[in-house]
Amino acid sequence: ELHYPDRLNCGTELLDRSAERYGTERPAFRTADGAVWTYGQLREQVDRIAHVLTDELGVVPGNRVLLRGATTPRLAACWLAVMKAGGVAVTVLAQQRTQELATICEIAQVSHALCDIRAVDDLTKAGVPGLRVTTYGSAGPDDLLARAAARPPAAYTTVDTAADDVALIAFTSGTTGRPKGCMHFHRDVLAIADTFARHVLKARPDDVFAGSPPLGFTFGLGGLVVFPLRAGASSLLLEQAGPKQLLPAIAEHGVTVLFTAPTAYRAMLDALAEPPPDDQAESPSQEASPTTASPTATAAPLSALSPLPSLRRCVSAGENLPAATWQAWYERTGLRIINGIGATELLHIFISAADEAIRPGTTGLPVPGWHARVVDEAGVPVPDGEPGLLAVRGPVGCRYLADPRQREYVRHGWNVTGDTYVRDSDGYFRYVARADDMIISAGFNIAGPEVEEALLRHPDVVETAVVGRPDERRGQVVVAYVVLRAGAAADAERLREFVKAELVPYKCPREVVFLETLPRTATGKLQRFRLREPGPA
Ligand code: 3SK
Repeated sequence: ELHYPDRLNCGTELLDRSAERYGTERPAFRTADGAVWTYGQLREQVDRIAHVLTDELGVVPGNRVLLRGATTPRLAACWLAVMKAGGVAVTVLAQQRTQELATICEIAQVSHALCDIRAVDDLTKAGVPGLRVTTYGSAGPDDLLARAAARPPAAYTTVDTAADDVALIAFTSGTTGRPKGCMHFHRDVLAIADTFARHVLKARPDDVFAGSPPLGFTFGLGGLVVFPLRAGASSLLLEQAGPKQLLPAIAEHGVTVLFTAPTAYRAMLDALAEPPPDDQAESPSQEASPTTASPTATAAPLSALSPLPSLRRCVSAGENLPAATWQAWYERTGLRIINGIGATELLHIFISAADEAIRPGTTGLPVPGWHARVVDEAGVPVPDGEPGLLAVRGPVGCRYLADPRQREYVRHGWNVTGDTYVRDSDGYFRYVARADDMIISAGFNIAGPEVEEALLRHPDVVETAVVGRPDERRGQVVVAYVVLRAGAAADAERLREFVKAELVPYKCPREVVFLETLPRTATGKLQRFRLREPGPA
């Protein structure tokens, strides 16, 4: 059970408390070019910005403040300043353009925006009535940071917020439909650090965090700002954080904790595909081998021989992590990926496992503080081993802002995430599919991810998405969309034969379509609905 005082401000807890507890000289944020912001410097900058917000821009507690920009210490400082000023941060993604921004501003009743000068055009074009936009990153006198710098340094007296005042409205656009704003309290922001980051990740003050999810996605806000600050650790904030930038950055900055998605792990494996030099080629068995893993993990190289020796924690979320990806990463790096499922509605990860508790091919166990079960449409738990809807409850709950879809998500006091899961008899949760992604073909239920897992075991396949396409005779037929490794020679027939050798024949794709890339949302989630639509993907 988590207990927080009634009055609480997550900005002060994350920044001022950690600066006091761990020291103002400790690095808080780092950037690719080697710049370091200590906790003391970050606190001074945040306080200056908070003063500009309240004294010059007229932000009052409860105002909704949109934040838009690349992943930089400046954006993170703005977020912390909004927290300390008692504002409500509305974080958005660079990929959310004019129309979506206008909708978000309307739903969240945004009054102010703090925007990276490089990302302001779409916001200006959105033409939100009454919106007061302040940019940062220009050299001009109106620039937010220039105004902050012009002020005498003065500690900011944090607004006395309640633990259950709204701190954040995080938008989820899902795959279709009007975006939904998820309201999260000050205590929720701390709760994700005090559950997942504390008990599963076991974050430490000497950790250096890095990763690919942007700060406009709560996966990134938690993993790259909230967790490191709560632990007194530091975070490398990368404006460009694709697999190509991540690998060298991990080595160069001694990153210890990595947050990214399954696709990035596969892309990094591809980049690491060069065989190790002969004298390192042997794969000595490691003293720690995964427990009762299914499929059984084979021996991994000693971490001293790992291509990424600084890394100690690798987190994967955002999408299902195929066992084949887990195994390949383990064999190449000696590191066991900490898989997890999270949701914008619940702020961060609620089922996961680390270290010896990892069972590859499963998501894990409810994070301490969380409860999970698998239920039918009526909310009744189904027996272990049978598929059903994942339902969870814990310290954070779904609170859509003025949206009737709240009734679909929260049922009988449980948050129903829209994922189909199986609970194994040992209590582990195993992903089956998104509830609306099950394929029903000639009366057979087929989980797309199971076919994807089989395809991913083929050495030429980098990425794949398996969907059901409407078919008069069978209801649906299985279609696989595949991205091949550069220069790979596999053809559709060979891939079909490969799947047939791995799974019962009715799960074998009728058709295999090759693509350069798969369609994804701004947060990197596969847009299967686009592949189900008739016509070219
Ligand atoms: O949406 C997700 O998949 C997610 C994963 C981890 C943490 C947070 C989120 C929103």
